[in-house]
Amino acid sequence: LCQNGGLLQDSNSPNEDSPLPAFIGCMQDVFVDWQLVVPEDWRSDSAVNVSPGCSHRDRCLDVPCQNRGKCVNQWQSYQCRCPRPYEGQDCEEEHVTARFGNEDSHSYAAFTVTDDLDEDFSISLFLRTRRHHGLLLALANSSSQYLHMWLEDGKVTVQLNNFESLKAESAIDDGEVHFVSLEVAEHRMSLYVAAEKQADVEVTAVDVQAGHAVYVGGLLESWTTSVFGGYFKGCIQDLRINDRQLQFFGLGTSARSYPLELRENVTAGCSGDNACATNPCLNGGMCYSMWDDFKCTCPPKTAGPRCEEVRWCELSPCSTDSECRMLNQGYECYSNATFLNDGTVLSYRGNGHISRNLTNLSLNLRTRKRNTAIVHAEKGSAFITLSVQGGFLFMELQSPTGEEEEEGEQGVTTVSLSSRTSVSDGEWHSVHLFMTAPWAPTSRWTLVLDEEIEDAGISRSQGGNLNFLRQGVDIFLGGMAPDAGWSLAGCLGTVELGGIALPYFSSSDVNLPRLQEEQFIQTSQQPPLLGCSGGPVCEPNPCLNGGQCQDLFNTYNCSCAAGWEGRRCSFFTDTCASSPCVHGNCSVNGITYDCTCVAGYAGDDCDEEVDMCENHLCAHGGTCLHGPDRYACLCPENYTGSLCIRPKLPVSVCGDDTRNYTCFNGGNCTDRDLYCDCPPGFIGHR
Ligand SMILES: *[C@@H]1O[C@H](CO)[C@@H](O)[C@H](O)[C@H]1NC(C)=O
Ligand SMILES: *[C@@H]1O[C@H](CO)[C@@H](O)[C@H](O)[C@H]1NC(C)=O
Ligand SMILES: *[C@@H]1O[C@H](CO)[C@@H](O)[C@H](O)[C@H]1NC(C)=O
Ligand SMILES: *[C@@H]1O[C@H](CO)[C@@H](O)[C@H](O)[C@H]1NC(C)=O
Ligand SMILES: *[C@@H]1O[C@H](CO)[C@@H](O)[C@H](O)[C@H]1NC(C)=O
Ligand SMILES: *[C@@H]1O[C@H](CO)[C@@H](O)[C@H](O)[C@H]1NC(C)=O
Ligand SMILES: *[C@@H]1O[C@H](CO)[C@@H](O)[C@H](O)[C@H]1NC(C)=O
Ligand SMILES: *[C@@H]1O[C@H](CO)[C@@H](O)[C@H](O)[C@H]1NC(C)=O
Ligand SMILES: *[C@@H]1O[C@H](CO)[C@@H](O)[C@H](O)[C@H]1NC(C)=O
Ligand SMILES: CC(=O)N[C@H]1CO[C@H](CO)[C@@H](O)[C@@H]1O
Repeated sequence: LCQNGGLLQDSNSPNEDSPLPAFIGCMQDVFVDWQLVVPEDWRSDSAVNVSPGCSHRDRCLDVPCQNRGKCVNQWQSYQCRCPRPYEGQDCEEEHVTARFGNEDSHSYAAFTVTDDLDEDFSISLFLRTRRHHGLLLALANSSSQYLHMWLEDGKVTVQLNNFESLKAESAIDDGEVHFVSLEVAEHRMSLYVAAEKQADVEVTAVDVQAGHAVYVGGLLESWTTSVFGGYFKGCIQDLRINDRQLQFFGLGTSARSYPLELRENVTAGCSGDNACATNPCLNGGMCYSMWDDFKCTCPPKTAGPRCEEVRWCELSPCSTDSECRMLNQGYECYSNATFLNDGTVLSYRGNGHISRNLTNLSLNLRTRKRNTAIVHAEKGSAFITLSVQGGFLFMELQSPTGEEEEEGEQGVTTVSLSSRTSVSDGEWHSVHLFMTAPWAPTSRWTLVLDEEIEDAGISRSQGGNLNFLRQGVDIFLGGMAPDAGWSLAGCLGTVELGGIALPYFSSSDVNLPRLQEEQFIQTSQQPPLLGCSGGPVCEPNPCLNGGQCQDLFNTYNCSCAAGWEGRRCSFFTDTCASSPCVHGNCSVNGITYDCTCVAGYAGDDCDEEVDMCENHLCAHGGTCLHGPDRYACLCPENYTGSLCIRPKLPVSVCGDDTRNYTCFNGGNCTDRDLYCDCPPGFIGHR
């Protein structure tokens, strides 16, 4: 406590209007002029609300503050520090939320500033919206508005003096509640969303003075409001300038709030619009209302925020031998078609509603013909022909420049373009032909074969587009015209002109109506042969002399029987030329051959190894041993010879050699042990 005569003073500095608040707490041993006054004097009349002892209970232990209010112990009482937007003794009151733009009405409110603020000030509020644009707040003096706060792309934007401006980094148009604050201090203006600083800028000072107006949600005139994105739609709560409140509801005109001057179409609370009232979900989708928004639960096979997309292909509109593809509008059935060189030509016409520029042509092609027409159409002097010439793809286009309507005065441009590689190899090839600058009236044309962009061919001259094919022209596939020949043998995928299909299916071939506005319609009577198959090249078998035919799409290959050669196996050849005898010598024998096998091999082609011991001749139980080209016999005891037939004679040492093996002293030679049988009295080898 204060010593030496110091005055005990509440830190909330007192002035004449508010006297010193009374001391709360305990004192003991207080002497004045060496005289004990406390606790001695407390009984006197001047002691009000003083009691002996020093009992104390922390009232904060009761947790009296609601809504996350912070409790401060004040000895005999407590105080709640309330987080915004709550207030009241126990933080039990919430600022009334103001709803702007309910059901899209124009709404705004205006307040008057009643005190002069210094150069530094702050504006803060809670905000909830799903709109990307709209005026939040404006400050105005008698002659002009000098501060605007509005939403741009869902981000809070502020402009001071119609000059210095700031834009938040994060968008707040997500339908959640956001705390936004603007602070002007020391010539810097800073913008915060929650606690995060979004941006700041240096500003020249402004004086917010008594009598200035604060507009919220919009201005009086809608055209000035529209400069800032129109009227605000959403909710605002607990709006403050410094610590002064701008209350839209309740007549709490306390000294802490600025008076409300005007309030138009602002309602209390924050209920959202009934966004489902207008049935926004299409195709039978169910609408669920969310705050100022809706959600559609789409029935099967539909999608999109409003169930506006029908997944047409899941409704199986195409026959099984075709492939369904989704279009912007509806679907189309894609397939391959076979042309049999029999003069069948398909023809198409635009349905009269084609409005896009036809600047490209795409198709897949498979043929072995080296000269054939693929696509052809002509109108007056204009024509396009896509053909195969000498194996190479070739396009020739002569198109009118200028619009079709100005017929007569138009010139023509001619473009020709051919592929660098042959396409008549019986394989599939993809063909893309397009104007290099599709937006221009004329440009070079590009040909891309098999997606090989690096190898693309580009025309030398500039040509116009294919708009002359939009209507009133027959477009032929598979030949020049019904009878001009040059017809195609092979297959075509679905041809696309400017991205619009020339379908192989008429409207009676598909299960659902076609919805697309722009269509080409088949005008030839004969339905195309669907799928891709070659002609019956193996029927009857073209391979002679037992050769087997292999169908290679409009061509065949013969696998000839031995001794025969040629495309159709018609030439007889040396039957031994292919060295058919693996381990032996070959000799021609009529239309076939004979093999003489080397030892150890057998079979027609001497390709079978023989087991040489199988019929061996080893006698007397001799064992047969496999050798590289013959066998050997391992003979038993007492037999010898290559086949163990000869008995083995016992070796006689004494036999013929007896005379040379001399035993001395009357010893007799014996075969038994090579030793001499010695007469009594003699020993030794001899
Ligand atoms: C209030 O909203 C209604 C409905 O949108 C509108 O007709 C009326 O003009 C609005 N009032 C003012 C003062 O703008
Ligand atoms: C109103 O504010 C503008 C911009 O701050 C200022 O130029 C103008 O002098 C002010 N007018 C009055 C009457 O205060
Ligand atoms: C056309 O044939 C090609 C090659 O066999 C095949 O990949 C493609 O799927 C076929 N297209 C259609 C629509 O059936
Ligand atoms: C069609 O092409 C012309 C140029 O020939 C261009 O002026 C026009 O904008 C194009 N239209 C579309 C829809 O692209
Ligand atoms: C072909 O033209 C159409 C219409 O202009 C366009 O949508 C499509 O993308 C083009 N296709 C190619 C491969 O250029
Ligand atoms: C044609 O048949 C012969 C003999 O069977 C074979 O060697 C050749 O590779 C085949 N050619 C093709 C293109 O299949
Ligand atoms: C194969 O021919 C060669 C040379 O005419 C001859 O030397 C050899 O004995 C023959 N072989 C057989 C198994 O007939
Ligand atoms: C005995 O051996 C000698 C030499 O080893 C030989 O020359 C002689 O002929 C042999 N005698 C007889 C009878 O074989
Ligand atoms: C050697 O043989 C002779 C004649 O057969 C015999 O009389 C003699 O006793 C034999 N000598 C010995 C040592 O066995
Ligand atoms: C296996 C066999 O028959 N061995 C005979 C070889 O010849 C001698 C002498 O004649 C005999 O004693 C063996 O028994």
